[in-house]
Amino acid sequence: MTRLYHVPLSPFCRKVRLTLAEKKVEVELVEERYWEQDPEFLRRNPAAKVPVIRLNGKTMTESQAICEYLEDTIPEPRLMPKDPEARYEVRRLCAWFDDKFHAEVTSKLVYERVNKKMMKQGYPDSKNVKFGAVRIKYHLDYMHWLLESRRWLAGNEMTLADFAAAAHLSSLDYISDVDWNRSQTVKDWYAKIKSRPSFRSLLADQVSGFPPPAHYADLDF
Ligand SMILES: N[C@@H](CCC(=O)N[C@@H](CS)C(=O)NCC(=O)O)C(=O)O
Repeated sequence: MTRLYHVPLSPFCRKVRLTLAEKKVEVELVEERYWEQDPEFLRRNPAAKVPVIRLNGKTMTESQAICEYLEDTIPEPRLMPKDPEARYEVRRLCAWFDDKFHAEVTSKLVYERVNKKMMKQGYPDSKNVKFGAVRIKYHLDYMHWLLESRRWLAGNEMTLADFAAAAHLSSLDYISDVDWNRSQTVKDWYAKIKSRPSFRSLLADQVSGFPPPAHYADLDF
């Protein structure tokens, strides 16, 4: 059985969970409080980060490498295009969300509001929260611009880029930090991806001390 060490609101873990579910890989989810630095966990991943996956007898880390390994070993349904230019665009956008969006938005909102409390690291820093709340507007506008000329973020097919973006936005939506009224185009894209069976496990997540808002799991949000 495949086993994923994760935390529920981690966008990197969510991207892997979505990819596993799309590819119909059954997975046992094990919550890993990575900040407690359990020696067993450090042995599995000396970088002390989640996700860590135990798959096909191997332990693997780094969400993008894991997702591309899944794509290489379980080609259906296809989440990477064949054409090199299109593959480049998927990878560029995965990096956009996992690097830039993460640094400017997810880390400033989810980590400040949720992770700090769980890790007993004090209260959210209002400067960071304000910064994240301003920057998410720029990112939603960029997504709107992309989606005006494409059916999905990286082109006309659904790809890993959509799951990278949806992983971050779903974590933020769990704490009501996405203004879905900013762009009907982005909202329609999210409604489409949220209604996929692969999203169900994410919508059932419950983080102790942080109940999700009613709209979080509602497909008609
Ligand atoms: N590049 C890594 C990033 C993983 C990552 O930063 N995960 C966070 C949780 S969302 C973490 O484990 N942070 C612990 C740390 O940085 O020490 C990936 O894509 O898997």
